Amino acid sequence: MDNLEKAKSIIGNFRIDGELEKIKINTQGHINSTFISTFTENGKVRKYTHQMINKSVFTHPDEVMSNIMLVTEHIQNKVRRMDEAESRCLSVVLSRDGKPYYIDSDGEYWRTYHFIDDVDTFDKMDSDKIAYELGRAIGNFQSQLSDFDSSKLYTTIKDFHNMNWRYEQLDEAVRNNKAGRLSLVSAELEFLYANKERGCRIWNGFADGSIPSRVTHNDTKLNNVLFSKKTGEGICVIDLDTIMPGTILFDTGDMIRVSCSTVTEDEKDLSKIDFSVSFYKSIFKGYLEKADYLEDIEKSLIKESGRTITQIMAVRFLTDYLNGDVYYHIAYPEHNIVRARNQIQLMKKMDEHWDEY
Ligand code: ADP
Ligand code: GN1
Ligand code: MG
Repeated sequence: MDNLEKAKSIIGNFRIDGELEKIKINTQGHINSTFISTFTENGKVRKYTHQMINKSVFTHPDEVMSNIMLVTEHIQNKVRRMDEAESRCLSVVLSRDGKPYYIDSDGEYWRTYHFIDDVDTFDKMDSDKIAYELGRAIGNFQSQLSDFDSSKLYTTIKDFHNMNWRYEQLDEAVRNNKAGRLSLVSAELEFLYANKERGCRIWNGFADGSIPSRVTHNDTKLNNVLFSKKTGEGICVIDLDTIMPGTILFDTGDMIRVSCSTVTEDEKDLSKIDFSVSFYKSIFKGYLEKADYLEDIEKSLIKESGRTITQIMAVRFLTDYLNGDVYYHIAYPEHNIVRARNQIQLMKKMDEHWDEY
């Protein structure tokens, strides 16, 4: 049975009433398998998102869901208190037996969210207006969680943004050369090793306590934010699997990495890749309007964070390519090396524009 058939067969196990009209796959994410269903009940249409959690990435899906329940409830309470009529939040639909997930007969974990409708998602930045709204949405998300007790959160992926560890993984992939691809990537390895020390600075500052620890999202790429079709506002931050204590610089960095590039991370043609100073300025403006509690050290490293998170992604994509594509969903065999080269090119473009922003 393929995953779409599976999805059809499991959704009856969630607290959803009405008739299933249709179900389709969403292919935007690299990690989980996502399906969108439409139900009707007494003429009313309701949509849901169903996801099979990737168990090889998230080895404790119950802990992921515990984090998500706590965080979504915290945000829902805030939004209700502030009466932000326009805001809409992610909310989990429980299984029929009252759990935030359902385990199918193959031992796979599924979860369901209310689908947030009338929204746009973007894989590539669209305009300065969206860039500004993205900054506001991420800043707002972080400030909504600034009074959340981070000791309640499980660490869903240990060392997720630990650059030293990511380099150890790369060292190991080089040593093992599992997929026999080592000879194809010497230029990429040379660039990444030459940048290692600089790339480790933010993690080292976080680890030694000089950069404060806060609750962070850790995966703030553009398509993890939903924008209102009507107003263009960034109304909801989704994909909460990696909510953990971290530095806000992981979030600013990922936001800059994806949203200041003139292309998606899948673009093969390096000549099309550039860094948009204008999008950076718009994101930065929106972000600082909402994240008004930052310390000077955090503010001073926002620009560097974009370069650092681009670097960590180059290291991760290259590691996965050398390991034989075991982590990310890929569409063709060279996909991970295309992504790694794309990220390296973006770092070079950041350097070219460095004095302009
Ligand atoms: P992944 O971890 O695989 O990236 P996401 O949770 O980001 O999974 O979901 C993948 C895509 O599905 C998103 O980019 C978004 O387009 C859509 N999506 C997910 N949840 C919702 C939701 N509650 N409402 C609307 N769209 C959603
Ligand atoms: C993955 O889940 P998704 O597709 O939003 C990855 C991120 C990377 C991103 C690169 C758990 O995010 O860390 O930045 O791909 N998520 C995980 O596109 O590894
Ligand atoms: Mg996602």
